[in-house]
Formats: sequence, C-alpha cells, structure tokens
Amino acid sequence: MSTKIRNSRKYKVNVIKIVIIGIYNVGKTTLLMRYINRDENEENNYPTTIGVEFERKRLLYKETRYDLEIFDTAGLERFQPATMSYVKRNDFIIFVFDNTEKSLEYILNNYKNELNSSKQETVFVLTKFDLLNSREEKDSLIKNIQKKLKDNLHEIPKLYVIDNTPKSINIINTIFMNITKNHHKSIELNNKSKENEEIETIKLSIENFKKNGISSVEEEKCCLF
Ligand SMILES: Nc1nc2c(ncn2[C@@H]2O[C@H](COP(=O)(O)OP(=O)(O)OP(=O)(O)O)[C@@H](O)[C@H]2O)c(=O)[nH]1
Ligand SMILES: [Mg+2]
Repeated sequence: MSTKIRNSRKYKVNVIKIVIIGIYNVGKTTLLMRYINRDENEENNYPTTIGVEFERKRLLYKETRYDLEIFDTAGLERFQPATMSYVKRNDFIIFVFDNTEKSLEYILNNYKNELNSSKQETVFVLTKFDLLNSREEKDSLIKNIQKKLKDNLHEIPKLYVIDNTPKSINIINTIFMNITKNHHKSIELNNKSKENEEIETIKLSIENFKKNGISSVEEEKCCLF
C-alpha cells in the first residue's frame, strides 16, 4: 500500500482531454471501448450514445503520468449543439467517419472552420473498412477521402484506417499513444521556451549590472543563478 503511494508521488500527472466526434453509427463508442477494454469482440454492440459519455485511461510515458480524459459524443443531430461546445474545451479531437460520403461531409461541413483556424490537434479515423469488398473499392475510397481533405483543409490531418480485425486494436492504441507523445512534446517545447525566457532575463540583468557599474564579481553571481 505505502509503496503504491510512493510510486504515484514519483510521477508528475498531466491531463489530456480528448473528444471523439462524428455522425451517428460510425463507430465512435466501439473505437473507445476497444481502447479502454481491449475489446476484440467484433460482435459487441453499444447503445447509441445520448449526450456525452466519459472514460479515463492512465498511461505512463517517459516518467510522466498521463490521465487521458476521453469524451465520447453522440452523433445524432439533436445533440450537435452540445457536441460543438465540447470541441473548444479539449486538447485533441478524434474525428471518426465511415465509408459513407455523408459521414465525412458531416465533419467537413460542421467543423471546417474549426479545423482551419484552431490550434487544436486533430486526427481522422476511417472505420468499417472491412465492409468494402475489393482492393479497387478500398483504393478509390482512400483517394476520394484524401482529395476531400486536401480541398477543404489548410493542413491535411493524420488519417488512421480501422476495421473489425484484431489488428485494429493496435492501430487504436497507436492513435492514443501518438496523442500522448505529441502532448508530451508540446509540454517539453513549452518548458524549453520558458527556460529561454529565463536566460533572456538573466542576460538583461547582466546588462543592468553593467549599466549601474556593478563589478564583474556580481556579474558572475548573476550568471550562476
Ligand atoms: N463492420 C464494422 N462495423 C463497425 C466498425 N466499427 C463499428 N462498427 C459497428 O457500427 C455500429 C455503430 O457503432 P457505435 O460505436 O455504436 O457508433 P457511434 O458512432 O458511437 O454511434 P452514436 O453513439 O449513435 O453516435 C455497431 O453495430 C458497431 O458494431 C468497423 O470497423 N467495422
Ligand atoms: Mg456512441
């Protein structure tokens, strides 16, 4: 028991807020449950989401503990205003769509401005790839999607493709792992820019010392700080 407490104190905890968005029935809840429960059962059906559901996953990455707080939104149109409000409150957005045209159009029509103006990180996930029969069909769908993304968005987002095979569990894990890595990187960058700011302040104070005729001993003290 005491060991557990010591261990948990050893790590810094960071919260990453993620929201999953897409039209109804594209597989948002299935994706999340596959991640949370490592649920490989393709027969599992979840009731349609009403409002917003919440799940938490704890990860350890580079000695930093991350709490992933994941919001699974309802795709039904009547919940759309509530869903919109979640977009701004989260660090990452996972947009989910399936092999139907309307499911990608739903995202582009409703979130295009957000996608083109926001600094939030986003990824796109195409589900139900297993329902396409031939290689040609699959290739043409991917081409079509890439064209639509290119035509509508300033920056082409990362696109993951999943289906009902057990392999998709690994892809889903990668999606969340990459989100965590990106977040970690942005924290590191942020810390570095803070360090640079401190260096700048030290430089300025050296100049101040010089201006006021303070001796080089003081200057050394200043630099050791
Ligand atoms: N074949 C296939 N079916 C899938 C896949 N992903 C999800 N499904 C099925 O799609 C249906 C809808 O999945 P959900 O996860 O409930 O969809 P949702 O986006 O959460 O739907 P709402 O909560 O209504 O917005 C279920 O029957 C799933 O089993 C997939 O990759 N392949
Ligand atoms: Mg759902």
